[in-house]
Amino acid sequence: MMPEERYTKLKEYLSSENPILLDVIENYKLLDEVGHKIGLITPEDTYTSHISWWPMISILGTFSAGKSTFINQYLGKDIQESGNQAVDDKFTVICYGENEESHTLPGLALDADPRFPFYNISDEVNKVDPGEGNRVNLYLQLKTLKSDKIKGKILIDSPGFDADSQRDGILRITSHIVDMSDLVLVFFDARHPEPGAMRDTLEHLVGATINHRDANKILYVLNQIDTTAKEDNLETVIASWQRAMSQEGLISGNFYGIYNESSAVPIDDPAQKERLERKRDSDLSKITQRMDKVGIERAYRIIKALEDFSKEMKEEKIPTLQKALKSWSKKVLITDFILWILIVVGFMFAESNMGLITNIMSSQIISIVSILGLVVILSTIHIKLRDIFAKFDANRWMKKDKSIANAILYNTKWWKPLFGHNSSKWSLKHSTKLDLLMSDARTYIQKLNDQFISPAGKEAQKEEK
Ligand SMILES: Nc1nc2c(ncn2[C@@H]2O[C@H](COP(=O)(O)OP(=O)(O)OP(=O)(O)O)[C@@H](O)[C@H]2O)c(=O)[nH]1
Ligand SMILES: [Mg+2]
Repeated sequence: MMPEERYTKLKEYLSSENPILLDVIENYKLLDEVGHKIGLITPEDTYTSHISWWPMISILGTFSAGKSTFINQYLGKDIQESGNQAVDDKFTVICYGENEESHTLPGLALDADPRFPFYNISDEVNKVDPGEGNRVNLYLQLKTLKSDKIKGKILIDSPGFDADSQRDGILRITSHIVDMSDLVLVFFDARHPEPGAMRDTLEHLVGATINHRDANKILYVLNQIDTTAKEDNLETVIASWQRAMSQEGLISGNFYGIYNESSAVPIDDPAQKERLERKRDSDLSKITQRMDKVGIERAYRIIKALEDFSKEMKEEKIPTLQKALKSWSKKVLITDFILWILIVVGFMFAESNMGLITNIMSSQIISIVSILGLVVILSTIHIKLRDIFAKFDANRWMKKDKSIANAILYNTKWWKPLFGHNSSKWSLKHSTKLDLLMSDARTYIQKLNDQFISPAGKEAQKEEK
């Protein structure tokens, strides 16, 4: 799908939903233009496919923590299987579908559809685990559900996390999901009173989320707290769980304790039952509130991403690229120079030794022919050198930053000037556009704020901590 087609699709999708985001697409178009001009993205690529336009909630956690049960309860429908052994072995993306009947589609459907946040995920997986990406159906599936609860958002259920048996592919998808999501619920369960037993898992899950730039979108949920009724030790269990988290470096965070009414063990003591219910109702309502307003967080995220992309391009990518191109042109020039000298000297040497030929033919013809020949040889060498050094440099960048590698190849084509990118005019032209995009992003954020905060200063959407 070419960028133009994608803009149209996105506009169709967003037109009824959020008019501000409709305008934002125009800014992404401009960003794409700059990206294409510099060569940071290929002509078929667009920054709109580097983010998810859907509000996205993902549920991660240890196996049998009750992730699927929680999702079923939230949706009011048993769409996911649950059970006492490890049930889910792949990520399930649940989204709205018009069909009354729920449909299950293979992971390939997600990998190939640019409207989903897993577009081309197989490439990403292949990078960390060669070959695995081709088996994307083993990792991902898509389920549709006709329910207002899921309309306009995506919910992701995941396989139970087990640090021991995790393949690189799963880890790559997990971190992709954390990056793309507007809200991440990390589930643990209270049946493991000694969190030390799952230290590795904790370390991985918390480690993957802790340093995230928007840590506020991550909620840590201790599920199945009904199981503490038997020994009446809710506080102890929560405290030890939080201690284990803080040992992983997570000091402050959004911690919640809940359980599922219909899966819970019977609680005999009425006082305890009341206490547990109170805790659950209060925490559960905070979690579902966050889940319900995820569309708003998504709008902020998309605009923030516009600002981030522009800023990164201006402050990091362009300077890095300029440096890389400078070093490339230097290498070409020096090698050019050495080879040229050698050739010209050789040529003159030959000339002086073959004076005979020159004497026989008209000296005018010989000099025109030889100069022409020399020019052809020298420029062929020059073009070849440009190509060799460009490929060499691009290769070195490929692993670290694909966009820089792309841009090196793009800007070193033989018809591009050797020092074009060196002028301050080159970067200024792009920087001005990027500055504009950044200031637009800030204006959009204000517009969003105005949408959700009434002029009287009363917050329509109360931020809860
Ligand atoms: N006591 C109690 N049991 C629960 C609760 N929530 C879920 N369960 C039970 O725990 C088991 C696992 O639940 P699932 O929802 O399948 O857990 P999961 O996290 O999706 O598990 P995997 O997909 O295998 O990783 C099931 O037998 C549920 O009935 C709860 O709040 N309290
Ligand atoms: Mg499950």
